[in-house]
Amino acid sequence: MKGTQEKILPQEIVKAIQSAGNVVLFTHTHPDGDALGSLFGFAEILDSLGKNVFCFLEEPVSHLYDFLPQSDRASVAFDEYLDFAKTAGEDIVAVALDCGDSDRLGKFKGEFLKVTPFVVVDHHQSHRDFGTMRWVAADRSSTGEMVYELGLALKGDITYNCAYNLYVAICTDTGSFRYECTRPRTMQVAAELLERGVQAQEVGGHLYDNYSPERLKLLEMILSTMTLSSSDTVAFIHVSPQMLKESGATLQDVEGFIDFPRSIRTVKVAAFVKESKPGVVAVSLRAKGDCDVAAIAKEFNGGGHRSAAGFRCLDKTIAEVQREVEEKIHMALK
Ligand SMILES: [Mn+2]
Repeated sequence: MKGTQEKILPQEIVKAIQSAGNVVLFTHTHPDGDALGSLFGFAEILDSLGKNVFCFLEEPVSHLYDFLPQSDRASVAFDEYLDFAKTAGEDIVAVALDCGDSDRLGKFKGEFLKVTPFVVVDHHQSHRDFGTMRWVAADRSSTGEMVYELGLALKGDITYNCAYNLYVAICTDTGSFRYECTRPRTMQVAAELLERGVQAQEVGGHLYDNYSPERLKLLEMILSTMTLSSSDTVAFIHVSPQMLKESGATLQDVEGFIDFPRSIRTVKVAAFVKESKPGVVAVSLRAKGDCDVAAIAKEFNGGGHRSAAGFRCLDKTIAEVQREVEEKIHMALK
């Protein structure tokens, strides 16, 4: 469905949520900190407004994020979703959070998109319109920051649990307030969340001092795959199913590992090629400076932000993917 993308929170979204008794919340598949923090944070706001809330996830919350308050409230059962939607009848609104395009709603997207109104709240630069009402603001650090504003507009309670979730959302999408998406308003929202009792040190501990020995072993193996090219401005790392098996870690454990090649002083673009099973490869891209990696990801049917993007591809080896992506990056850096 085509239409306008509103940078300012449209009043029709506030009204649609205010007038519905039942709200179903979605986010993108393989959810990150922003996706999950926004989901559970917004659910808490809706609770305070007396709504019946249903949070759907395609897969259970990663062990890296099960410290989030309320993280056990999401359902992974599609038939529970159908029951909720059926009982709600017409008195329902759907909200998709942090979802850059409808495919990222997952395998049940066709069923989910039947709900009207279908509200989309997102900050991806590469956003592709879907749903019936949209608030898409690429100048926002995170969907968590947008959910906070939405919560204020709805006059919901920003409880401690809500603040905790939204703080994690903002923290993870800004690389702990280091990326260019960090604006004065981002810090103001973060400050207001801390005023609700969130402890920055506690969140930091959960997010960054959370390695198992297996995870560190996997990091060691992945870093040993690193290659540098173009006068050390382009870095690649990869992970294979064999490495996952040998280390005893899981694919979820690789989250954030791309920050290591990215942290090299000379690196302008870092890429992480992840093969989950033979022929199924996902690529994450990170940029420092001028290179627009969302544009590169788009050439492979992916998307994201200027400095953080990704895509998936099938039936290619790690080496083939690396060769193709490296070529595009070199062209973009020229
Ligand atoms: Mn996000």
